[in-house]
Amino acid sequence: MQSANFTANIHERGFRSPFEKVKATSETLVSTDGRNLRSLNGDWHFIEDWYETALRASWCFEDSHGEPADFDWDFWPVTKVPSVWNLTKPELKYFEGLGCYMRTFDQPKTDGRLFLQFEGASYRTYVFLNHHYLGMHDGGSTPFTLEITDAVQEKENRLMVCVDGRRDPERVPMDNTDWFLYSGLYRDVFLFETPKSYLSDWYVRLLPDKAHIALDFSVEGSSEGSAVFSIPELGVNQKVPFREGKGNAVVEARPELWDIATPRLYHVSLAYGEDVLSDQIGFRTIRVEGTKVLLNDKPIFLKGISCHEDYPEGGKRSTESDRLQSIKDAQELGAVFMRLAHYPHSREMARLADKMGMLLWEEIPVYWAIDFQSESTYQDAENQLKELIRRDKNRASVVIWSVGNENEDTDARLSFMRRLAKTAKSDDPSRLVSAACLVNQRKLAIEDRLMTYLDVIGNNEYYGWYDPDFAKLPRILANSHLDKPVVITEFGGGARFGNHGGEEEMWTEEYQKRLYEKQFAMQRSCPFIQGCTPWILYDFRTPRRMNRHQGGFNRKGLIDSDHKRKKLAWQVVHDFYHGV
Ligand code: GCB
Repeated sequence: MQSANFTANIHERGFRSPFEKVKATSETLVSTDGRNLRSLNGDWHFIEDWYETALRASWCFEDSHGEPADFDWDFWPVTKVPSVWNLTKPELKYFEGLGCYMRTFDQPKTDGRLFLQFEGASYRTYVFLNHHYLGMHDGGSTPFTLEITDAVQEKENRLMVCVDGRRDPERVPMDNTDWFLYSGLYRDVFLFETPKSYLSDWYVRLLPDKAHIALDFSVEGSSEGSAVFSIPELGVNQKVPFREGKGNAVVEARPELWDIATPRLYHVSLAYGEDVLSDQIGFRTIRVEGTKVLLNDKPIFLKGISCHEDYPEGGKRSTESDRLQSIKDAQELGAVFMRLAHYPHSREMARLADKMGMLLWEEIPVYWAIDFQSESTYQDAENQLKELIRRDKNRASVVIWSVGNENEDTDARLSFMRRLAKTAKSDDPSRLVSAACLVNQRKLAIEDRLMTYLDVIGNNEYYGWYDPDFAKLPRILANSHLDKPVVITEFGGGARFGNHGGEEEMWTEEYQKRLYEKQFAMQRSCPFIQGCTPWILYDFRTPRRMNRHQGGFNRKGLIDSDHKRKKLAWQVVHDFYHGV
C-alpha cells in the first residue's frame, strides 16, 4: 500500500481506494458483553488535516519521511477522546474533513488474540497500528472491531486513526440533515483480549410462550465444541454444542417478566473454554395484534417522546449523567417509550433503559432523500442496521427497529427499504419493525407502500406548523383505513424558551402549547393510533435553522437546549400522559 514515491501519491486521485479493500463490518463485530475492557480513552494527539494529506501522502505508514517532513504525530496538540472535534475549538465547529489522531500504548505479551473496538466514530474511520493498515469502517453511530494480534508489540505501540467527517450524498445519512453531523472519536475506544478461539456473538430471548428462552451464538477460530449457558436464578445451566461455528438451544424457563414498572434483569452467561460472555438481560415479549401493540401480551399505548443525541456540553458525546437525565426527564413527562432519532445512540443508552424500564425505538439514518438507487449506499445502510441489531439485540428495552425516516414513496425507495425491513426481521425475529412515514398529501391519508412490510406504522405530521390547516388532520385520520398500529412519530412546532405572546403567534411558548392541545384532541379519539413520540424532548443543534429564534437550533423541544428549562407545552404533554 505504501508508495515509494510520495510525490506520485500526492497527484493520485484514487488515493482512498486501496483502503476500501479492508472493511470492518457487522460480520467482524465481536461481542464485548462482560469482557474485560482496557480503555484507550484519554489524551490523543490530534490535527485537522484539511487536504487529507495523511492518506494522500501515506503519513500513517511512517513516523516521518525524513526531513523535511510535513507531519509530526508526536508533537501535535493533545485532545480528549471521546469528544466531537466540533466542540473542542471554535475554528473546528464546522470542520468536515479528515481528523488525524494518534496515541501510544504498551501491551504485555499474551498468548491470546487482541482486538480494538471503537464504539462510535463519525463518519468513515481508517485505522493504522505500528504503520500497518488495519482496516476502515463506514457509518457514524455503530461500533466496530479490528483484530490487532499480529500488529501489536510490547512497547510503544503507535495507534493512528483518521476520521473522515465529510458529508456526501451517497452516505447514510446523506449531506442534508436537520441535525448537526458531529465528527471525531466521540465514543469509547478500547482493547480486549480473547483466547485463540472465542465467542463472537450471542442472542438471548424469551419465546412467545413465555416459558422458553432461546439462545443462538457464534464461535470464531473453532468449528466444533460446546459452550455452557447459564442463568443461575432460573436454574439454567446447560451444555450447548456448536458445529461450523454456530450453536443454539431452547431451554425451559419461566422468568419474571421485564416490564416498564418492574424492569427485572437476570445475570446470564455463556462460557466456552476460557472465554465468557455475560450480561444483565431482561425477558419480555412484544408483538402486534390487529391495531394493538402488546407488551407481555398486554396492550400498551406507547406514550413516547423523540430525542436526539445532542448534549449541551458534549454534542453527540454523552456521559452517564447526560443519559440518565434524558431518561428521567422522559419519565417525569410520563413517557414509557423513547424514539432515539435518527441514528443509533450510544450502547449505554439502551443499557440504562433496560435498568430504568424505558421502551426504545432505535433507528438507522436512512433519512430523507438518501441515494436509494445506489447499491453501495444500500450496503452501507444495511451494515449499520446489522451492526445496531448485533449490538442491542439482547436489550429488553429495545422493542422497535426503525429502517428510516420521511422518505418519499418511490419505487427505488420501496425496494431499498423493503430489503432493510426484511433484513431486520431475519436478523431479529423477536422485535417489531417500523419506519417513520409521511402522509400521502394527494389522498390525504396515511398511506405508503412500505406499510405492507412494517409491523408498526410510524407517521410524521406537522399540522399546526408546516401546514397550518388543522382541519386536514381529522380528514386524514378518517381517510386512513389501517389494520396495524400507528405511532405518530413526529408532530410539534417551534418555540423559543422565554418568548411569550399570543396563541396565534408562531415561535412563542403559547403557540406551541396550543398546538399540542389541538393535536392531542384529535389524536386521542383515533382507534389505530397506539402511541406518539412528539418532536422533541430538547432543542437541538442544526446548521440549517438560522432565523432569529433558532440561531442554529431546532426549537421544537419541550425543553430548551440547556436541557433544563421547560416550555409551556411540556405541561400539556405531561397532563395528557398522566391522564389528567
Ligand atoms: C421532520 C424530520 C426531523 C426534523 C423535523 C422538523 O420531519 O423527521 O428530522 O427535525 O421534521 O423539525 O422539521
